[in-house]
Amino acid sequence: MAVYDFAKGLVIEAGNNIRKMMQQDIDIETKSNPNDLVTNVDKATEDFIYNNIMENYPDHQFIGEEGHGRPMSEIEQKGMVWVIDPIDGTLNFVHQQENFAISIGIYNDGKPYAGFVYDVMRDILYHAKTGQGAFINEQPMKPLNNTVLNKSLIGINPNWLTKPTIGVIFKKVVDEARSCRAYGSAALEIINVAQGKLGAYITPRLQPWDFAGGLIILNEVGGKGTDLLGNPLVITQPHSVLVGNATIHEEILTKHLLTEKETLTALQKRHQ
Ligand code: 2AM
Ligand code: CA
Repeated sequence: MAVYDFAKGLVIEAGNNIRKMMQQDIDIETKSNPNDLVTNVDKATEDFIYNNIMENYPDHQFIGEEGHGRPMSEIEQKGMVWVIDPIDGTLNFVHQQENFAISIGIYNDGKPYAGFVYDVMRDILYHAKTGQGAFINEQPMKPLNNTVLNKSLIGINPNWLTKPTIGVIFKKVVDEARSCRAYGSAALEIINVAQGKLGAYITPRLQPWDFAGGLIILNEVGGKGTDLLGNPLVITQPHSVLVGNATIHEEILTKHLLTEKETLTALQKRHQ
């Protein structure tokens, strides 16, 4: 079976398991701070995906949010690399029991091979194999229309607007946009951009598992994703991220971000 079909079956089975586990009590723990949560379902789902891949493809590499695989800095860009978030939008999972996704990005010899974002509670699988189009379940996704900032909705987590440095830069983007929305799952935000429901999504400090799956789908419909200075996103490190249709991406980048190059570079260094 092709890796693509295997991955598609695996993500749907993992989603079925999540829906079953949600019928029982969920154990919630904190990670780096009291608002950074992880549950037994995040861990069990990553275990399930990792074990299945290793059984079928023992030579594939794996980067996962909950600790399976090697540290991302040690990943070799050779052969197949799976980048996995078992639950993207964990706070939505805990507080809303919906609006979260399983995200999988697969890279082959460092090049994007396939992306999967499964909106588990709506049972909608967004998926794409590079060069072969993107799909919502089995329906082809349309090529993305270009839009400008003052006629677009943009995705942004409002928490960032209260931060001293990045908040000032992001506020100018929000002020110029038609309005903004926050969905609470980076993978689903990127999918909203890929569907043209948002013109762009902007955020500091995503991990590769938050963006890898969605980015492959977005690229397939003609959208663009880079860091805040227009550099390519790589899967072996965290990135601040700007995704959008090609026109709005260029507009936000040139008008609001490259003009703040020194500040953004200093911020990036501070986080390294
Ligand atoms: P997670 O749910 O897998 O942790 C929320 O705004 C989105 O950003 C989620 O996709 C969340 O992923 C991701 N995210 C990653 N790092 C974050 C951080 N430091 N603070 C807030 N959200 C973060
Ligand atoms: Ca997660």
